[in-house]
Amino acid sequence: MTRFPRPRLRAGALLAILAVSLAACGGQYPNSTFLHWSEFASDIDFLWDRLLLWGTIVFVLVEAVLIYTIFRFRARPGAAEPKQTHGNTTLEITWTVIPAIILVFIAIPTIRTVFKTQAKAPAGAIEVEVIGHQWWWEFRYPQYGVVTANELYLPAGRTASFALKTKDVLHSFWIPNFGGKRDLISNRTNYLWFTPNDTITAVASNGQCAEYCGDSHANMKFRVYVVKAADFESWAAHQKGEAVFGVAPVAAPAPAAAPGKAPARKGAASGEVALADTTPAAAPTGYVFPADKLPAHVIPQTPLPAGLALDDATLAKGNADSGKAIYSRSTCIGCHAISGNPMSMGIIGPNLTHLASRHTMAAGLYPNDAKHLSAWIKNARAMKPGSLMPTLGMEMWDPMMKMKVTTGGLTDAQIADVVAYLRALK
Ligand code: HEC
Ligand SMILES: [Cu+2]
Repeated sequence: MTRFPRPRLRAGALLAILAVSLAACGGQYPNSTFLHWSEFASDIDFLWDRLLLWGTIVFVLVEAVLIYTIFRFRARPGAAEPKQTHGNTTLEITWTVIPAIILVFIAIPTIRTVFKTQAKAPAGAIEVEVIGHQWWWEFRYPQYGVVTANELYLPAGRTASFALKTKDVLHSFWIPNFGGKRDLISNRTNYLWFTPNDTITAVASNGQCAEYCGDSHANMKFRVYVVKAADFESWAAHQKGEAVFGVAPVAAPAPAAAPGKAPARKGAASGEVALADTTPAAAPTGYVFPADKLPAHVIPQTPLPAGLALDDATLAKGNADSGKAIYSRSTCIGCHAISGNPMSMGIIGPNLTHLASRHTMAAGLYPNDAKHLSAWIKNARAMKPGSLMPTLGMEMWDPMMKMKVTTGGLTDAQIADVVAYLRALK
């Protein structure tokens, strides 16, 4: 006790640090890769456990022999010089063969897993084409005729087979909760598949681009909703359809027509009534992951740059029909597609057909609501560095063009209208 106070203190401090860091492992890590939510994640975790087990056994044995040797053969005052040994064939063969055997035990399950995860996806898988763009994700479901962006829906219990491609530079597709991280490589298709556990009823997870791809690489996120098969089918059936003004009709339902009179078409010239006329009374909007069930870690926390969003009064005046007209004669249509709006067939930006059914926008960076949409249309580049969507608000400073938007920019009132239109695309 009195002979080595310092080393003991040090050992005590080390133990305390170890204890604290182990205690930290008990916390909540919602983006963990250790959740076993798919067979892929379980297989990889099994390998990790194996390695950890073998590594720990080797570590304990080697350290035990080392510590024993240090103490047993330490120099003592007056002790004779120990026996000198040069080479010991038995010993050398032993310490070569034992690690070789351990490596075989590691290699067999590793290679088996590599082959399993590289094989073709099992039959009956749902196919998803993942296309990386700087800096957002496009998801296509060829079997369902659905094209969407940044929010991936998958049915629980059914293998999802991803075909990974990129429109520009290298990206990497990664959903930590479900395992599997694979690169998107130019001029080539990579494949990845996993099966979300069939015990899942509804979970929301984060996805992230995991290969540095430029200014907004860190802002290239996405959401993953794994839901019951029936909910997925409902979502897909709706997403496949054209854009409908899915919100409740703006105008009150027409009063029952008096006998012998044509139904009243009160104010047929006003935008609002025209909107109501094109609205099926109760447009089925399909399944959407319930907003009130979203866990905190999938809700974007990015601060909205000051001075961009429109105030509530201006937003409230937005008219969806005028917004549709403004949208359809603006540059938007060159980059965005809205199925059901034949003017809008662009493929440079995300498909906006059912934009309002998504919880996030700009690749998981912001919540998808009127405030954020208005700020985004005004100055996307101030909200997401390097964004390929230009700054469009009148008098706004475009940080990439290094100039103010003058001609052709949208006024606040016009933006409010466009936002009303986009918010109606359920
Ligand atoms: C030069 C092409 C281009 C033009 C013009 C353009 N956009 Fe975009 N837009 C993009 C790109 C690219 C993105 C994706 C940006 C990102 O997330 O990094 C985008 C994203 C969006 C988003 C977010 C979608 C989502 O799911 O995250 C909305 C909404 C949007 N644009 C609306 C508009 C509107 C409205 C107009 C016209 C007033 C317009 N855009 C004009 C290219 C364009
Ligand atoms: Cu990327």
